[in-house]
Amino acid sequence: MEFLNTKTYEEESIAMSKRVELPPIYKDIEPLLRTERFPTIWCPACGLGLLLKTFAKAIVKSEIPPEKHVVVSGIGCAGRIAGYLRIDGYHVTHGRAIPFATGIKLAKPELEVSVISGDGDILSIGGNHFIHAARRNIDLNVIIINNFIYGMTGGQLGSTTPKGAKTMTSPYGNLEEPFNVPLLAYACGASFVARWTVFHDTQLLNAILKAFEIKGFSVIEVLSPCTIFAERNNLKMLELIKMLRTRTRVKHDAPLEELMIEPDKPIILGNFIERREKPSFERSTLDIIKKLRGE
Ligand SMILES: Cc1ncc(C[n+]2csc(CCOP(=O)(O)OP(=O)(O)O)c2C)c(N)n1
Repeated sequence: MEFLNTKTYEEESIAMSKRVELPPIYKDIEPLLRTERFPTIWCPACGLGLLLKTFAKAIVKSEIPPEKHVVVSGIGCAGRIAGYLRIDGYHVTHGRAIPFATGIKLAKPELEVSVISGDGDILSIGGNHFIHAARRNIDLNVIIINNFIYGMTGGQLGSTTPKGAKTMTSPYGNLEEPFNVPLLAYACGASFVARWTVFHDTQLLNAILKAFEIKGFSVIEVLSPCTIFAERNNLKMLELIKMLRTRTRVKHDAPLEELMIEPDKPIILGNFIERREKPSFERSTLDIIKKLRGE
């Protein structure tokens, strides 16, 4: 008789994966997913699975071979994305995905380097790296999964928590102003700035393809529901999901200062800054190297 589960994590996931068979509609992206690691660590109704699917679809559609794609994630629930994609991926320290990706892009500019991580990871602990990478306009595709809180650690408020929202660490409501992410990205120098939700899969897919195409710092803020956030705000999960579907309005030409996410106001989505022409950091670096070498 077996009383203890003596399987290692790896054995356990391989055993579990035998039971996971993807439906036929996912056949095109199946080679890009590490299904042997399924089921994922994400909670039921988490938006991250949708993002994983859309990003994998974007790789297929990009016509850039998978071996040229690299994904870098930091710490958090969103940070696990890199581990589920069958492309070169790095799961790095908290807040440091952008500097890590910067190193990859400078060493191998021919690679398509994407950073996918949480709002806390990229904008709070990693905020300084974010603003300076945008200022340099290095060619990275930065996908910020904004679930409005620190998810993995249990729902604390962060720099994107809407004002007044109740969280584990703001039981009387958040007193702080959150970041207006598209405005911040633009002010720091980003070349492409968009905001979608995980439910807008076609628009999100097109925005990711655009980010691949643009040679500069691309930022896509992706709004995604978190069960913990819903619970702390006394929202039912389905209500939150409905809110991200029904409270949103698409307005590509919205003035950036009107994009703050506020209670009881519609959430504006769109590709706000389509293409800002300026030299990318790795291009300028390569030009100097060539000049110094007399090429
Ligand atoms: C240096 C450091 N500080 C704090 C932590 C604890 N920590 C782990 S995940 C996390 C929050 C991540 O939040 P976010 O980036 O929003 O991702 P989510 O889990 O919501 O997807 C924190 C603070 C850590 N791992 N390392």
